[in-house]
Amino acid sequence: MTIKSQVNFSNLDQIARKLRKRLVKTSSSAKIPHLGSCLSCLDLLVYLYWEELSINPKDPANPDRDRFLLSKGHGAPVLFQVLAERGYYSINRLEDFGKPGSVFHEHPPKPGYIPGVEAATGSLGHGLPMALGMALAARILDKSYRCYAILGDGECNEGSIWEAAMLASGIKLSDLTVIIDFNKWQATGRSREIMTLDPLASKWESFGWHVQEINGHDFYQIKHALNNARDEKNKPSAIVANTIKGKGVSFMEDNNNWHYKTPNEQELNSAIKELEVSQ
Ligand SMILES: Cc1ncc(C[n+]2csc(CCOP(=O)(O)OP(=O)(O)O)c2C)c(N)n1
Repeated sequence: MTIKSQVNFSNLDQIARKLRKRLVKTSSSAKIPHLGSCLSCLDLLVYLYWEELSINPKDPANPDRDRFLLSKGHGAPVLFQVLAERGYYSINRLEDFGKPGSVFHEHPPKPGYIPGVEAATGSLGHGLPMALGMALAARILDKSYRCYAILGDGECNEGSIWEAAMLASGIKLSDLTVIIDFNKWQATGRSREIMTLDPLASKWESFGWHVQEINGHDFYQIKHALNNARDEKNKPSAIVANTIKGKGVSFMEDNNNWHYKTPNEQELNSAIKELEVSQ
């Protein structure tokens, strides 16, 4: 059922800039945190939704669709923006983002509330096990869809990630790809100082995964790595994507205050000005 978007590869940059602006604005108006976390994985989501996933936004429950889970569910605001821009629903639906009673909030809700949302995530460590289950279901049901999950590096402190990693390689689930948003921060500090995962790429390799390490803001490298992952037929794939938390706004980049902080009016104006100039 492949319905590929017609968006030209060279437009990805523009889409990403547009979504960065919207994210900064909505974080400021709704006072919803995790802006740095969203800006960190935004380019990965843009590439996945415009170039990689076999999906049809007008038929979001098609049983043959590829599955994507944002395992670091606190990045929900970026997922909501991407789904709207990709045509799953009108951008107007995001007007009540963060308001009491809205389904568009800090984390993705369970399926059935927002078209395109495959699972409720936000309790870290659960998205990958769910993606694994979906990939295993594809094998059992003889389907050819692929499953993808984006994990945070801090999220990789969760034991359930490594249980899933062992099982996925043990049963050779090659239709499963994870991308680790490796921005080297988590909620309260440097990942390396809280509980080091170094060397991250070799760790995934030692768990039996096909591993690649890339710049997670470079669309060419993302494309190359995802193509390689698709070609790998014996192992699940892990792509360690080196990213910058807060990417795109100079005073937010690599500044972990923006894990929880939301922009005041002056910060909002400076961020928007910067994002407009860089167009
Ligand atoms: C099980 C669980 N424990 C704690 C939290 C609180 N929490 C929200 S975001 C976060 C940090 C996650 O860090 P990382 O995965 O590296 O994401 P990023 O730095 O990209 O925001 C934590 C600990 C949570 N959501 N779930």
